[in-house]
Amino acid sequence: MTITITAFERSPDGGKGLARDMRVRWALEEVGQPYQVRLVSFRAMKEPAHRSLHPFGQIPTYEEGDLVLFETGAIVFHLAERHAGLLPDDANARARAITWMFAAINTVEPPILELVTAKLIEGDKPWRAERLPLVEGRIRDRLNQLSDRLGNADWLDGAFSAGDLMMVSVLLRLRPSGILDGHPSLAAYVARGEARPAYQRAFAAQLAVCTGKPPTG
Ligand SMILES: N[C@@H](CCC(=O)N[C@@H](CS)C(=O)NCC(=O)O)C(=O)O
Repeated sequence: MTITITAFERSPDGGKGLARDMRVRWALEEVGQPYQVRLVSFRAMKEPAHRSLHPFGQIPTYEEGDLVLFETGAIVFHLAERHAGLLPDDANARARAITWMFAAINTVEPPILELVTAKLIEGDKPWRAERLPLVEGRIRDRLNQLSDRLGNADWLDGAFSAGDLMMVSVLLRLRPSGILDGHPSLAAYVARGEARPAYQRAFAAQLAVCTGKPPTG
């Protein structure tokens, strides 16, 4: 059955792979499922046709036959459940990998999104200078806790899983801020994620939307 996802017609990051369709593309590549992409403009995202797929008028969405999904956590989980490659077979290891998926989007991503809000959306507000160090402090606390847990391991719990895919994707959003550089083990963890062939294919595909040139290699 054909899988179709949506992505920005014009990504605000210009192809740096920070838009959330990237997580879904990466998951699809990890599990070896072909997919199509429907590009949507900011205006179209808020219109009824797209909002019938995504109640909040955002990307990405996921269509597979009669099934329509939104929320990257749910989409990646769906792919990981249906196809081999992103969740371990052992029931307890599987539950732990799913826990890391939730940790990524529920515990690590929120302070990172606060930074984006403080800088980009509320960047002209008078409280910016006071707020930024507080938000950055909360991110550093989380990163210290995460890097304590990761230790010298390659991945968060044994083999690479959907938990790592979500965590690396979330941490990547910090790259423009430079905060990740202060946490070398996490920077190396993110680099391991980016080095995966499936990530590379997904990155090239989303970049091609911005450059207008087909992916090479
Ligand atoms: N929690 C959602 C967030 C989706 C989201 O914020 N998408 C962004 C792109 S990365 C978007 O569509 N932004 C445009 C908007 O909200 O108007 C998910 O993980 O799928």
